[in-house]
Amino acid sequence: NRLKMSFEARSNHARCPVAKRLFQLMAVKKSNLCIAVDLPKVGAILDLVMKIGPHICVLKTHIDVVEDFNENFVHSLVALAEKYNFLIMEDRKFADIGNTVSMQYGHGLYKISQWADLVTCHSLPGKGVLDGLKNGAVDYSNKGVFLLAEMSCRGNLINEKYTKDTMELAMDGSNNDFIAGIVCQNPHVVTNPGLIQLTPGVQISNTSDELSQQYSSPQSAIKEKGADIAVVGRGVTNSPNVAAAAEEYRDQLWSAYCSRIES
Ligand code: 6AU
Repeated sequence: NRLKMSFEARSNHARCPVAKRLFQLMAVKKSNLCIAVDLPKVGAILDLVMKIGPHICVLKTHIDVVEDFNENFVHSLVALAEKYNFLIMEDRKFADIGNTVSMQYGHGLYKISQWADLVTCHSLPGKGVLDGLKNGAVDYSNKGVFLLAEMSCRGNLINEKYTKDTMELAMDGSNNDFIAGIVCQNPHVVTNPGLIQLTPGVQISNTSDELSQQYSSPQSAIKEKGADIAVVGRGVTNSPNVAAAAEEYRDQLWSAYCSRIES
């Protein structure tokens, strides 16, 4: 049962090298907190990352909401990732034919494959979307994908069969060295201890937003929903003291993980 195993033990089961690295990083840093920095200005993002860097295992970006994007920005992000020891995930949610996602991943304005360790991807197009991503990376052996098997928002169209078929795609022998984990909301979706469950929709003080997002508490995300890593966005970024908020989420999430594996 992967929910009872430590991240150290699970690192030995990871087929994707980046997942192995991430499990080890989480264990060393004692953090299973991913922060979503959904802000429009480069300066504000870098300022935030300098404050939260010590507390996170993954920094999650939506690079296409940045208004003043430039290449120096991603160089600075990569330097901060090295300094504070976290991975960078671009939450692009690729969802097209292989040829298109290959270009979207490796080319265009953002050249995501050059700076992001991890990306998110919808399973909707099937195997071709993963082949396309492999094709868009110079060397995919140091890159990983999180496949969306479920979503956090109310009214989403994903059903049980879609989730099950997504897991089959993830476990397929031709992809499993590239799949680092699964984005989902339930504890029974991920059974393989080598895959990392990433769960968004986590906040301490709200249960929803005005655009269908649904939140659970850090404890519920880890212990009831089975999250290995919880994604926190506005719970931290809207706080008047982002460093203290990040530390608070990190402590609550890590204690919940410790109590999960010990109970
Ligand atoms: O904490 P929030 O609501 O401010 O931010 C949640 C973040 C956003 C979403 O784009 C993302 O998590 N997200 C995802 C991801 C990570 O793929 C999937 C999902 O089902 N729900 C969700 O909110 O950056």
